[in-house]
Amino acid sequence: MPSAHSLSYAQRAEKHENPAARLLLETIIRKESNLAVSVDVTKSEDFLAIIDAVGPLVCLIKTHIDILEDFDYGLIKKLEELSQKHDFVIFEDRKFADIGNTVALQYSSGVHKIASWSHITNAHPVPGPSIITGLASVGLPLGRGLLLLAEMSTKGTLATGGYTEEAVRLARANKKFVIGFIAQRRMDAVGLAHGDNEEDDFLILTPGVGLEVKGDGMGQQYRTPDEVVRQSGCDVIIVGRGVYGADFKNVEAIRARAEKYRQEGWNAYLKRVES
Ligand code: S5P
Repeated sequence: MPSAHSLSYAQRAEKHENPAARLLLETIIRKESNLAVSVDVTKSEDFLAIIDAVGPLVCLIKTHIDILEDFDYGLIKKLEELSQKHDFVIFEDRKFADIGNTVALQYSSGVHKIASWSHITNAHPVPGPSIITGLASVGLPLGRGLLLLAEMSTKGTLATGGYTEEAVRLARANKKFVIGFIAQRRMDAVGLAHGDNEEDDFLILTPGVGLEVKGDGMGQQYRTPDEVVRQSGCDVIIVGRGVYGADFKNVEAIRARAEKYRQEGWNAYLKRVES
């Protein structure tokens, strides 16, 4: 049985039952893009302008909705309209990390009501299985998907070794809702014990991607799309400042950079599945 590493996105889409996982894989195929852009700006106007500029080129837009200084719920309707117009998946990078009851409330309620609009969200596995139970109680009935942070891109991260293995075990035990990981490499073989299903196919979404620089002076570490997708077998490259960073008012330049990352990410994938 070939590993997910060598299968095409199309072959893998057929095997996923979670609607958010299928939507992401099908969007990647339709748009020939494994690029996700992370739009970490503080003004709604800039946020929407960047998304409108890169929307045609991405499979997914990643948000930190709590960064927006002028947030009001009307923004969500505009985000959803852009998602329809440009055909991309929405991932609120909320990094939940609390007890089940609290995360269920944070996910469903408050000013942001994340579960009602974000196809995918993520959580730190640090509290153990109860965080998945809490989030799944809200997200599963809505057809949402969860990513666990099995590794991080930052220098000195504590998410390594046994912690990463436990994250993968948690995912294997909760496959209806946990669709994959934020990680730096494929996780299929991590912590595999006798009796585990070796055909598990988790999506790997990978931040810490940049072509120009190796870091940001605040612990972030960058690798190239080729290192991430071809060499490490990851599925989606997440790029933030590499796309919008230099001048986030210049939408033409932003679009051109997004197209460069799209091409690099897609070519790395083609090389991976051809090899
Ligand atoms: O390990 C991680 C996990 C995440 S989700 N490292 C990360 O950088 N991220 C997020 O990816 C981070 O919160 C930010 O939104 C994005 C990377 O942004 P960039 O500007 O450094 O590309």
